Amino acid sequence: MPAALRIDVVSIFPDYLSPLDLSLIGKARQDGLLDVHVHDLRDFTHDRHRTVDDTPYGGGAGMVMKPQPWAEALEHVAAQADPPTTKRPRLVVPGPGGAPFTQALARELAAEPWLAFACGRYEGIDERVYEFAREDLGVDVSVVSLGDYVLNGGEVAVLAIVEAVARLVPGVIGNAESLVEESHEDGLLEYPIYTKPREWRGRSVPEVLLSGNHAAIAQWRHEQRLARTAARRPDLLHPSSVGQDVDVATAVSGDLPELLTVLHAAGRGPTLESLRAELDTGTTWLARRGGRLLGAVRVEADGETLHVTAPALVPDLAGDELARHLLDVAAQSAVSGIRQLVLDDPRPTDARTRTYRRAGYRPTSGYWVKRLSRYE
Ligand code: JAH
Repeated sequence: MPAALRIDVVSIFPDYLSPLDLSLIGKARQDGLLDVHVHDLRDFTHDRHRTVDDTPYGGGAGMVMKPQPWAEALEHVAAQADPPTTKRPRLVVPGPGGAPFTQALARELAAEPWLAFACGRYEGIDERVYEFAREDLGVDVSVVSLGDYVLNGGEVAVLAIVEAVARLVPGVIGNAESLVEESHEDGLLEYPIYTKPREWRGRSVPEVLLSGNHAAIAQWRHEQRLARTAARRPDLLHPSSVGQDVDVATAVSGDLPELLTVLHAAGRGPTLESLRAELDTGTTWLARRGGRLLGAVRVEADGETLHVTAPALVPDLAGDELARHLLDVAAQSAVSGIRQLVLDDPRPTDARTRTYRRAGYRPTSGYWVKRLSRYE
């Protein structure tokens, strides 16, 4: 039986990839789940000095990797299809100028049958190699970045990417561990964790974790996740871009005919009269771009609870970002004294479910509830 995933890595430092013989990945290779091949780029040079770099056209610092050894190395890899078929690897090139490497991309790569990694060095690889790979070899090329910093080459990034991808290949790790990544999926960082002993070097485990009160523990953990995320990754709490050009303002009576149209397009069926009545009891927030009404959300306070409607969006923009933005606007409109937001959407789509979770709502007795903490 062929391995679930074939991985080819091309580098001028093949020894740098020796950790792939170890631990989990080494075991998965022994178990026949992964088929890993590391190639030395210099084996595809033809001069005495095995030259892989040259000076940049147009000037500038450093050296550029020559196209010829790369083309021959990639041709060699692509020719390894076994049995010889039209099957092609997907080429992944780590570089600080790439698209962010995320868990979503790791999942996508884990579903491929064959990945090839090109480890650049120096200032990078001659741009024509990417064109050649796409156009002449017919491979899909993804330049990916692990973060906004510069390494000396792609090798360490490949180790990280291969580890993130390999653990998602069925059979590589047990099920208990694979659930761990699910929790990072709702867009919050993990809560702090503790084990025995209960008292260690004068430090005790938070009392609530010893209480046996599962609801209290769940609430504490959720608050810890929000606090951590606010402190370490505020970008996750307030996702940047719905586009700077989206304006959010409260609705006035002149907005109602247009709002009625959008609500009907979004599958809601209020009347103009009911909308007019709602103007006096709560706040309706409207999102517009270039004057065009894109969506709306309504909030209404009731004691310590702020009732929030499911965001209504024009059909062509019914994506996560705008819905999330409107939910954030709703949350920020909660004045002091409000302790929870309650959203009524009994049968949300999967996409909406993810949006609500990302916005901090949890399903609670038929409603979506977001408890406010002092961190928001
Ligand atoms: C540096 C080729 N995002 C992490 C990362 C990945 C690769 C490189 N740097 C940073 C890199 C020089 C040459 C790749």
